Amino acid sequence: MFPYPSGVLHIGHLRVYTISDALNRFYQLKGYNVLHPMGWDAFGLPAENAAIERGVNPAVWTKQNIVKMKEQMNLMASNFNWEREVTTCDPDYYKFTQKLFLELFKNGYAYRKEAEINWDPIDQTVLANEQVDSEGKSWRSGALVEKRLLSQWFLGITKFAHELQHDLDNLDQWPEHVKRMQRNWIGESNGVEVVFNVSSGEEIKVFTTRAETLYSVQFVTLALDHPIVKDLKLADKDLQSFVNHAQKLPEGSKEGYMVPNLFCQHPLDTAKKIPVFVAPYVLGNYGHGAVMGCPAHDERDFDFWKQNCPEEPVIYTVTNPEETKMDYVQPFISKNGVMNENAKEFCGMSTYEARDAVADKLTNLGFGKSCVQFKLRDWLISRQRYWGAPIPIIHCESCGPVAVPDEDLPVKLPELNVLTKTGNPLVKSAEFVNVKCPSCGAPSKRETDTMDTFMDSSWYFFRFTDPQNKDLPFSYDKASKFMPIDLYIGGVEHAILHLLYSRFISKFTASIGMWDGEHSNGEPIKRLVTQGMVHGKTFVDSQTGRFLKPEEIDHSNSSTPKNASTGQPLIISHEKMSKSKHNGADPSACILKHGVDATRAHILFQAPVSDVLNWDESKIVGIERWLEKMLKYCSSLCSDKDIRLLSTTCFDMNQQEIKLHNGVQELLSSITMSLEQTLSLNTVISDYMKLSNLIEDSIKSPKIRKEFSLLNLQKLTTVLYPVVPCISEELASILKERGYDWDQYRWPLIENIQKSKLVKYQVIINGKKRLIYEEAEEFVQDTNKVIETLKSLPEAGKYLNDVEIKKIITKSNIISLVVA
Ligand code: ANZ
Ligand code: ZN
Repeated sequence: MFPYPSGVLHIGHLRVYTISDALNRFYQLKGYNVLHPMGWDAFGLPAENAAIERGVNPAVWTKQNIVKMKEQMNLMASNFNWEREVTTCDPDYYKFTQKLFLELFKNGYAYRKEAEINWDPIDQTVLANEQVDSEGKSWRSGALVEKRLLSQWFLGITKFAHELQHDLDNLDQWPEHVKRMQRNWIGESNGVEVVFNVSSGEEIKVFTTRAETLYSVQFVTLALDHPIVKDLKLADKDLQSFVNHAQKLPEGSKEGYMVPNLFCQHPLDTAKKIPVFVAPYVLGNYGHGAVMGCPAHDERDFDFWKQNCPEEPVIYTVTNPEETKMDYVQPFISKNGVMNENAKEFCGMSTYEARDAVADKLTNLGFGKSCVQFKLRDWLISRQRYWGAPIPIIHCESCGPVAVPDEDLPVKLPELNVLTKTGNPLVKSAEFVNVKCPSCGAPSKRETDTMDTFMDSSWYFFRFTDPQNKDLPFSYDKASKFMPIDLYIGGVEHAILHLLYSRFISKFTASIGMWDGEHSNGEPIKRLVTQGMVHGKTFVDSQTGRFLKPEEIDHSNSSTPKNASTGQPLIISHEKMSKSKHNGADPSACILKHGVDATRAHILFQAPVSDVLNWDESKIVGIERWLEKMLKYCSSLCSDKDIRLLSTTCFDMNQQEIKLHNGVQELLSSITMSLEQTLSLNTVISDYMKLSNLIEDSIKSPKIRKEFSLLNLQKLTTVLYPVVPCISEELASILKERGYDWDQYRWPLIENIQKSKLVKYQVIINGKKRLIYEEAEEFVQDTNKVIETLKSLPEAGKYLNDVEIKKIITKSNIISLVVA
């Protein structure tokens, strides 16, 4: 995932781009033509706010930050395809964000609608539902979000709700928890739409997932903004004041208003008159904005009924088959029940049978039909801010909203010198706003809303496939060749927003034939990896509870650091890095101090990629020692000028060499597997160390030929390249100076494990030679195993079973036993 150009590369970036670069280099060694691109998610509020604070133009500020961050990325030796760099705030890029908007518009996926929206009073802008947290606060400013009625631009993501929900099933290389979050967000519900006739002659439709509870309906409740409520309000002053009052009630309130003299007719029991309520617990934007109230089987309905009609009974139609006597003071909400006599013709059925039977009956009577509902709402993309891609629409009094013609794209942001914190400065720019209608030529007004930054990032990966294209967002051929993304790495905080929008835009562009998405259902990402957070070490004073700064800590006793001024012991923990906790880590400083390879290996070694990583720079010394050791033994081995050079593994290996060979092959295969399949990159580092130890030991061993150590050292040198590329190249240059030339950029083939040498053992029992037995050289190392094996052989077993074995001597090819 490309970063927002804040100007500093933080430790989270270091982690994600180290993972991605290690895999990039690995696949290059495997012979793939890897596209490893990088770009900048450069529009958005933080840049605008920072620019306002500093009194600079956000474009200037952003450009400076990009330069700084690029330097830091180069410092971490990330091999990005910079020739494909994209920056979303460049007119060359946002021209095509606008073009995509117009494609959506022309295909009926972008529309303007008056809507009750989430208004962030601090940032003075509208937020998408996805940008409001569960407590009703803005994801960015933290302000309590207000509801306002405004005309806004929406994208019709709900038209893809079904595909977005069901195609998750085929994303078998996505983490389960991300798919779960997306499923919950899209929120598909299968149910029935039931029609109630109203005494006023109208009808009320409700959505229910529990059609079997139809005979337990005791009331119908409408949302505050239901069309019938809007009409009734005109004549009913009490209702009007209730609605005003109810808008301010806290969530979960069960207050309600019973509409006088209005009743619904039960669709299956037309004699029954059902009262109609208006209440805030019914959501205006879900289902039909109305519910059939079943206090007996729904918690919210039960609470509502008890509060508004405490004298009335509760009518149960489902009973618990596991209880002989129900107490009827609580709703019975389980879906595994049996219909009772109140359910009349459905009595005796299970709830599931009854659900289908009720749905069939309603369908036949014309009072309902099966349907699917989604929680997902259309995507609100207009923002009343300056620093975003202008929505390329012109409002004409006679033509309505008109698309800006292609040849006039991009609609460029005017350069404004003074930005203000409140409101959208574009509104005040007469030059920007006053234009002619492209269709009829009449004086018209340009749209001043800009697009949500998630729109910029919903398609940038397509642009990477064809970044220089002047006419199109991307060419069909190039996008079809590269997409979907083989491996996408980023934070789990984007599990819903960014990934859902990206899937939508990708499916949309595939659906209008902009690329060939047939093989992936238009999905943009084949494999997703969410890396864990990096937490910093925090020191809290045990008495005051204050977070201490690094300079306030006395580390003289390294196991128990103290408060330097008071001597108080400190509480140590790892927490999310933040300025207030003084627990941040600076990747650039770490690289400058310890070197880029040590830093890369350290960050991968400390935790599995998806887990939280507790950053502890002190542990990097182990990595540094290992790297230095490799250089040392490589140099000393290569200083011996008499070593013959091998190009392949020789056949006449002795026992020790076979052991080395087998150990090396096992580790190479484990490293390959970790990089290719499991992505357990921390294991890669520990395997590197094991491999390095094997080779170091082999150099010391008099029984292993030096050329053989050299051959394996060459393999180590290559497989190190993904993680510690500088050391890998350094080792390669030492080896090459020695005239030892090979293609260091080709991943080694995993060779067969060699069978150990076989020896023909003479088995002597009480001084008599009894048989000759062929086994591996190391067979005699385990005497228990020797005895067990010999006992199982008929030729030896008859002398060894039921006797006491007093002594066993093994010497070269002789096994001698003394038995009583
Ligand atoms: C009758 C009923 C009886 C219900 C029962 C539940 C239990 P999900 O699963 O989230 O889709 N509902 C429908 N529209 C609503 C709205 N606009 N605001 C609030 N609640 C609404 O939930 C579906 C259930 O949520 C529906 O099924 C409806 O209540 C309620 F024993 O209908 B049920
Ligand atoms: Zn016009």
